[in-house]
Amino acid sequence: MKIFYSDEHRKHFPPFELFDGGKRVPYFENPDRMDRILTALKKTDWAEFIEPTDFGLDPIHAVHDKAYINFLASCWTEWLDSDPTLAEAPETHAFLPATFALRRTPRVPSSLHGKGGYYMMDLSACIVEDTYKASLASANCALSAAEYAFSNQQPAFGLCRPPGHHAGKDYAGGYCFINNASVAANWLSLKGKVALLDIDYHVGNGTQEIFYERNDVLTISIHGDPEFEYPHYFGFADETGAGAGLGFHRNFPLPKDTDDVKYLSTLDEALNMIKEFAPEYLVISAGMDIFDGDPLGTFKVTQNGFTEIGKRIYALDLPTVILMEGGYANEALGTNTVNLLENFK
Ligand code: OKP
Ligand code: ZN
Repeated sequence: MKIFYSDEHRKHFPPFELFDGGKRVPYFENPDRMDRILTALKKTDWAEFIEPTDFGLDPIHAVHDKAYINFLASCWTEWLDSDPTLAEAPETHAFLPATFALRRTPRVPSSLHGKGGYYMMDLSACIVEDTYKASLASANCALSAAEYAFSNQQPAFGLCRPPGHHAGKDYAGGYCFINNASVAANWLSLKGKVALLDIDYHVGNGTQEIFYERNDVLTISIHGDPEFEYPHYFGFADETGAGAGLGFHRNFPLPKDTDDVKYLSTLDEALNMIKEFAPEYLVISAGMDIFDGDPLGTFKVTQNGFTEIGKRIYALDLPTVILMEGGYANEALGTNTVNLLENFK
């Protein structure tokens, strides 16, 4: 199995995040996640690591607002230039907004701190010196996997970090800056019909928004019910697309303690929708945080559950681009990733 991976992510390691209620905690979405996955993959005899190709900014601008991408690119240096006290210990800081625009105004602020609250959804998408670089490399892993799947009509894995599915057209959030899966799906949509299935524990709100009015990309997300779970404002069952895209988005919000049986029957429903849509390509936003034992999840999917999920997705028999989203420090993060992927080897 071809695995597109770059070490560029390592320097995107914010010194903290602000968790529920504003509690300052170590950054959950950290390089250690990748090390756990890399270690497990390297123990198999089928993992083949490939450096991503640079696709430039065009495929990213095709999905994201240009001014938002410019903000990601310049935020850190602009902040440092504006406040000389930061230079004493830049590694202890991370850029976050202290105000939020809440989309009450269509006016894009011209000041850095105004832009922060305009382009950021929450306090987990911390920007540090190499965040932009890491995000570009992550998107290139997704694009390289998509190109491989297209050219060879074979599956490919993008071991992306930072993840992407919470990033909208013009905002960061939930550890995500560039929506890797959406960039890859949009790139593939120029070649044929695409279905994008998001199995991360959290709803892929950015993906939902990006394709909401399109009927050439079917988007489906299975996740913890936003009635109780982050990101709280998206992912309800009655959100089914708009305009030409009406009927081409589907959310499956599930309760706490969802186990293999409940999860797999929901997955079957999603896979049936995909079969009916008859896409030429499939993109999977693969979060491992549905695991029973993930610190950010409440589901009870087992290690065997991941094998079974992979098997059922593989049975669709489509060129499939699997992209890493969430999944946090736990003893089985690497094994779960291997279990999901080995069906495609
Ligand atoms: C990113 B991904 C929950 C606090 C949530 C952000 C979570 C982002 C998840 N109590 N903080 O979808 O795995
Ligand atoms: Zn998640």
